[in-house]
Amino acid sequence: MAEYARYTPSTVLITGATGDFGKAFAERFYAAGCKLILHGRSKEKLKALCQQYPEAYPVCFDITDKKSMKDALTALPDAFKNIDLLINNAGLALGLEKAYEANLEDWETMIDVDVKGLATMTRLVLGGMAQRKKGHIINLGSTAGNYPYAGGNVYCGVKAFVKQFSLALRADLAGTNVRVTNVEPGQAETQFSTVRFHGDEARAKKVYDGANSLQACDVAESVFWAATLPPHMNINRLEIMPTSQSFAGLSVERKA
Ligand code: 8X3
Repeated sequence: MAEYARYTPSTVLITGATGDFGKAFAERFYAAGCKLILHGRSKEKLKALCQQYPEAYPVCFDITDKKSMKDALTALPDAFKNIDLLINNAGLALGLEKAYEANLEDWETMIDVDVKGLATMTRLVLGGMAQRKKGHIINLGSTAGNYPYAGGNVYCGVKAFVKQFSLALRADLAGTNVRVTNVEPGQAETQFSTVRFHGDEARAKKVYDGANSLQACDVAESVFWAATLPPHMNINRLEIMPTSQSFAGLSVERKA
């Protein structure tokens, strides 16, 4: 069989690079020889991560702070300016309460980070990509954007936004060669649940106990696959579950 011609992105910006998915993405793309721009909110975590990747360019800001985001992107050195792949990975779930009991601040944070942060970052990077007629945006969606579940409320909503936003971007980007992919992982064993349960490690552990969940490296391999296909191929959506996860069916309320 003839060797398949793969594509290697040159400069890759990973948001939320200090999280479990982000670290796995950094490792995967660094191994392929890509130049990395690593974003994080915590200076200490970002510094620790960059010790592993001394050639990487760190950018430290809160993803909800539009001005800091703009300033950081404007200040990118020439060698890192032409972002070829943006992985919009920064995002979170907060809470699993019923909508009528949920914490409004949790809802607002999810909307600020997962919707507004992702949309702003995309807008700031997209102009250059469209102009150069080259680039790829990979958004981290979720199965939560496809299948609603009890307690998912706003998290399901923001991930549905990410999916539809990704698809709509493709429509706008017709003729630019810029690719857009929504990667939609299901259950993945990371700090995701610890964050969702506001630091309750014991509760988070129960989510993954006995399940053969996806690991961050599994998602990294999938993202890497989509990013390294030849430029004429666009994976629109990539939904991934562990084999141990499947569908529960619709619930029916019955009279006693
Ligand atoms: C993570 C998947 O099922 O916990 O985005 O919402 S789930």
